[in-house]
Amino acid sequence: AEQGVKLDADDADGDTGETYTGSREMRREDAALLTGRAEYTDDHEPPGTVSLAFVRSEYGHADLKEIDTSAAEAIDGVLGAYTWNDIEASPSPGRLPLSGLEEDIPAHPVLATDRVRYHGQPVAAVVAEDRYRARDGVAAVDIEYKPLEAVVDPQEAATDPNAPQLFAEAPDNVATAAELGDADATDEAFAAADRTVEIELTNNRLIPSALEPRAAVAEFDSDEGFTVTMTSQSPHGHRRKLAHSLGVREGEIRVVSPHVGGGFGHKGHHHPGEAMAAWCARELERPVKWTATRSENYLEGAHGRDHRTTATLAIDDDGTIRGLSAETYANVGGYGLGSGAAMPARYGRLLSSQYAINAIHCETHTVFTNTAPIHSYRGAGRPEAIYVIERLVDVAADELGMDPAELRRRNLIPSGAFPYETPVGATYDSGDYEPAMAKALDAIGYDDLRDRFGTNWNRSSEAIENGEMDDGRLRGVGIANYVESTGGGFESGLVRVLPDGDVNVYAGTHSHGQGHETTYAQLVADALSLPLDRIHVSEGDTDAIPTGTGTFGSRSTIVGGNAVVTSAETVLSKARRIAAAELEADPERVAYDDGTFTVSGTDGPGAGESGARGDETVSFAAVAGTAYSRGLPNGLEPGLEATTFYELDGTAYTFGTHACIVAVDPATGDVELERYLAVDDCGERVNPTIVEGQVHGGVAQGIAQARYEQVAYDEDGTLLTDAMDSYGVPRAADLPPIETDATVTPSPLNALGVKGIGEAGTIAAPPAVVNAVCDALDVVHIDMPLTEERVWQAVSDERGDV
Ligand code: MCN
Repeated sequence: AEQGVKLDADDADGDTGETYTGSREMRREDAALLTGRAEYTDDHEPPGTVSLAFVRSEYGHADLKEIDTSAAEAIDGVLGAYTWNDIEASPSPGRLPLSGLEEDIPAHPVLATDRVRYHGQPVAAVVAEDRYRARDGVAAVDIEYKPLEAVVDPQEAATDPNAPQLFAEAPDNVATAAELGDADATDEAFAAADRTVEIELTNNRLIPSALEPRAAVAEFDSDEGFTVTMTSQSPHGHRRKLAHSLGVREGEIRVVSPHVGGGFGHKGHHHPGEAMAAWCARELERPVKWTATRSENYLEGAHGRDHRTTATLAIDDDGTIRGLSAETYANVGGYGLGSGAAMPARYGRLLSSQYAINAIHCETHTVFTNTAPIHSYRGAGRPEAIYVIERLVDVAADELGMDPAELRRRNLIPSGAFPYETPVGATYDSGDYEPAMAKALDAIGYDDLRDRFGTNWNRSSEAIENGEMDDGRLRGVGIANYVESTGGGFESGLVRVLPDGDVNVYAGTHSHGQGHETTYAQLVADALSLPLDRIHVSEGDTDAIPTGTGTFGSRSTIVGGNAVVTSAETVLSKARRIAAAELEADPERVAYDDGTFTVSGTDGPGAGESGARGDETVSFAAVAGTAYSRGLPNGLEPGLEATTFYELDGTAYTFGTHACIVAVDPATGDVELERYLAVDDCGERVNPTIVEGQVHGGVAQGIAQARYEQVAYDEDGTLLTDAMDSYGVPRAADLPPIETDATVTPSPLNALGVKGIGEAGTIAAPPAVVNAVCDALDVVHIDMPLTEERVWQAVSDERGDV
C-alpha cells in the first residue's frame, strides 16, 4: 500500500469523502523499527556512562540482619555499592509514590529497609565502570537474612488467621476493601429469581513480556538537573514520580523516552530501577545506565491480574438475568505500586458488560502477599470483570438448557437505552450490541455448528466417548461479549506550524507500538487539509511537550487525538484570519480547502477581462510565512501554533463479540483453536489496519492467558517462572489466524466519534476460549491456563476414568 493516499468514496470500509482518516495508511514508524534504525533506551550511551546492577532478595519474605558491601567495593572498577542506609543519609525520600491507600502503609522503598517482602526486591545497588564488573560487585555483596514464613495467595492472606502479616498497618493483609452496587437490591433480586448459579474462578497472574525490558540512563548536572532517558509509557508521569522519589522539583527533571519496545502497562509505573539510576547519577556525577535482564523484568516488572472470585447470577427460567453478586480477592503483591492497590476496587464497574441487569453487588478485597507488585496489565480490571460475567452466562445457559448465544441476546441492553447507567456506576455512552453479535455468530457459522455438534446442554458423555468428528477430537464453540471503558484523564496536544507550512505535532501520549505517528498525522492532515507528508508527530520528551498524561487505558486516540485535532482547528482559524487580511476580505468569506485559502468573486487582480469577478487565493504555506513576519495585520500576534488540554466528559465504551472454535484431543488434552473471530466496535476508526493490528495483539495476549501464561510462586514466595523457558509466552505457531470485522457506533462524547481499541482483545479472548473448551468437554469450568494436563484431567473426570 502507498503512503499518503486519501480514502475515496469507493473505499471498502464504507467511509465516504476524501480523507486520510479512515484510510489504511501504512505505519510510518515501521521502516525505522524493521531496519534496526530505531533508537531504544539501551542504545543511549553518553560519554562516561557507567553501569548499575541490583542485588535482589533471594527470599519472598525475610528480615535483613546484615549487609556487607565491602568486598564489592574492593573490586577494581566498582564505583559504589549502596544500601538503604545510604538512601536515608541522602536528601532523597527514596520511596516510590503511592496512592489510594491509607497513609500509614509504607510505600515501596527503592532499596529494602529492614525486611524484604517479595522475591527479587532490590536490596543493594552496585555501580561499576561496566556491566560485567557491576555483576561481579553484586555477587560479592554479603547479606544475612532471617527467612520468614510467606504467603502468596490473596484469599489465604486475607482470610487465614495464621497467615503471615506483611504490614502491621494493614490488618489481615488487606490493602483496600471496596464495595460497588447495592447489596440490598441485589438480595431482593436474588430472592425473586427462579434460580441462582455460582462459579468460583481464578483470573491467573500474568507477567508483561514486552520485547524490550525496562531500562534507564540517568545523567545529572548540578546546574541543569537530571535527564533521564527511559522506557516509558508516560514520560510526564515518570517526571512527576521521579521528582517524588528523588525529592526534587519537577522542573529539575527532563524525561526523554525514545522508541519503546512494548509496555502492556508495566512501563507506565515507577519501579526502583529508574529511581536508583537517577540517584546514583547524582551521587557519582556520571551517567548511569540500568537495563533489566529478562529475569529481573519478570521478578519485579509489575505483574497483572491474580484475582480469586466467587460470583453468583440470579436468573429466571426464561433466561432473564435479575441480579449478579461477586466477591473478589485481588493480589497487590508485596507493596502497593502507585495506584495499583486501588485499581482492583474499580474492576467491578464493568461487571454488567452488555447486559441489562437491575441489581449488582461487588465486594473487592485487595491484599498484600509475598509476591511482586501488581498493577495494570493490558486491560487492567476489564478482562477480570468480563471473564466473570461471560463465564457465568455460559454456566447459567448450561443450567437452564438454553443456547448461550440466545441467553446473551435476551439480556442485551437495547440500542435505544443509551446513555445507559449500570448499577455499578458506569454510564455507557453509546452501543448497538445486537448487530455486532449477529455479525460474529454469522461469520463463525454458529447455527450450523450447533446443528452439527450440539451444545454442552445436550451432549452426553457417550457423545464425548465417541468423539464427534472423524478425527476423534471434540469440537466446541465459545462466544464472549464485552465492553471496554476508554478515554480517561486529560491529554495535551500542541500543533506548531513552521514558517514554510510544515506542521509539527506534539502529544503527551507516548506510543510504544500503537502507531500514533501515523494516526495523529492522519487526523491533523485532515483537520488542516494538508498532505500527510507535511505533518510530523513527536512524543516522549517532557522538555518539548506540554504536560501530558501518557499511553495506557486505550485513551490516546480519544483524548490525544481530539487534543491535536482541536489545536489544529485553532491554528486553522488563526491562519484564516491572516489569509483574510492578506486578501482584504472578511474571514467569513474566506474558503479553505486542500492547502489554499480562496476568496471568490473579488474585483482585485484576479478579475476577468470581461469584468467578471475572479477568485483570489493564498496558500497555507504562504500564510505560515506571513505569521512569522513582522507587523501582522489587524494587531494579530505573530506565530502559528496552539495547545489544547483535552478531557472527555464521560467515558467511551468500546464493545464487540468474539467467537472461536476449538478441537480438543481427549487423549492428550491438546487444544487446537480452529478459528478465532473478533467483531469490534470502537466507533469511527482512524486507521482500520492499525485497529486490526491492535486487536490481533490483544487477542494473542488473551489467548495466551487462556492457554499458556501462569506466574508460579512456591509456598516460600520463590518465583518459579522467572524466564521465558518457564513462563508460557505464546509463539506465532501457537496462535490461529485471527479474523476481524467491525461495526461502527460513534461515541457522542467526542467530535471524532472515536473510542479506544488497545485492550479489546485481552478482554474478550480469555472467556471466548474457555467457553469454547468447556463447551467441547461438557464441563462447567476449568481454570486458566487451559494446559494440556488440566484439559485432560477434565476429560478424565467427566468420563469417570480417574
Ligand atoms: N485507533 C484508531 N481508531 C480508533 C481507535 C484506535 O485508528 N477508533 C488506533 C489509534 O490511533 C492508535 C491505536 O489504534 O494508533 C491504539 O489506540 P487506542 O485504542 O487509543 O490505545 P492507546 O494508543 O492509548 O494504546 C494503549 C493500549 C494499551 S492500554 C496497551 S496495554 C497496549 C496497547 O495499546 N500495549 C501495547 N497496544 C499495544 N501495542 C503494542 N504494539 N505494544 C504494546 O505494549
